[in-house]
Amino acid sequence: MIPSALINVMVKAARRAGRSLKRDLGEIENLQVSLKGPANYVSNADKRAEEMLYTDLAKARPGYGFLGEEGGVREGTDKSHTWIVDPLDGTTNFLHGIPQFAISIGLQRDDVLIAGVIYNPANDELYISERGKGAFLNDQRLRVAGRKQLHDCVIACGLPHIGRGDLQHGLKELATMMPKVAGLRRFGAASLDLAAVAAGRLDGYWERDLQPWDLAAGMLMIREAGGTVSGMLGNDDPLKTGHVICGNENIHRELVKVLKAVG
Ligand code: 2AM
Ligand code: CA
Repeated sequence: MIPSALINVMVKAARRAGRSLKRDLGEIENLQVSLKGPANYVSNADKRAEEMLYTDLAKARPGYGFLGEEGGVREGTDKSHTWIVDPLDGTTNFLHGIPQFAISIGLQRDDVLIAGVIYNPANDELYISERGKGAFLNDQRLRVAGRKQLHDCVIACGLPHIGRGDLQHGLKELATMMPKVAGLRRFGAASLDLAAVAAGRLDGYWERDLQPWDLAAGMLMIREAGGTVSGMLGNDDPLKTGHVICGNENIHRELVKVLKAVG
């Protein structure tokens, strides 16, 4: 695939911010971390990365709106385009030196996701997708896995953690899912879980209480890799509810059924 000018802009921005995060990862002990709330750290690293992303994206596409995890909404003059950006998805992993984190950049036009880039600077894996043009990992075209039975599947999930989510409900979901699948995994960076489903590494993934910047790029990635993504009802929009279930069509349907039965 010859990347479009738009994808080139996004990739360039992601790689520059990625270099910054990688440097910060190397100096993680020296990182000044301020506490935003229980288990909700905001490091200097992600603020800096977001500013870089904002600067690069705004320069290349002046006027587009920008929604970022750190800075919130920055209105643009172009009301139809909005960047949806997580400068550091998987913050907890990052702060612990676990190389499972990413920059996630999505672009919406009139409420439709049209482009996405997810970049893990630690292993240099770069995922790109554009509406109607497919999804790619380092130039290789992606396709969701083809498994049809849940008992053959490796499924990733999110877990409620300190200060966030419904622990009892989360435990019920786990107890219900565990005996039905070949393996359950929890990696801790939503964008990379979505990308891994697009790449067919994972057969499915679900998580609750996410934010648009965790989801935007990865949702397009899944759709462009031939997968299905929704909220907990099976046909609702994760960008509106914050909950996500995905996989190929069959596995998505199975996951929806199992999780609906939990309540
Ligand atoms: P983050 O690292 O950017 O915060 C882990 O379960 C996933 O949930 C991560 O992708 C994490 O993104 C995301 N997440 C979304 N909102 C969160 C919050 N308030 N606290 C912790 N993780 C959150
Ligand atoms: Ca995130």
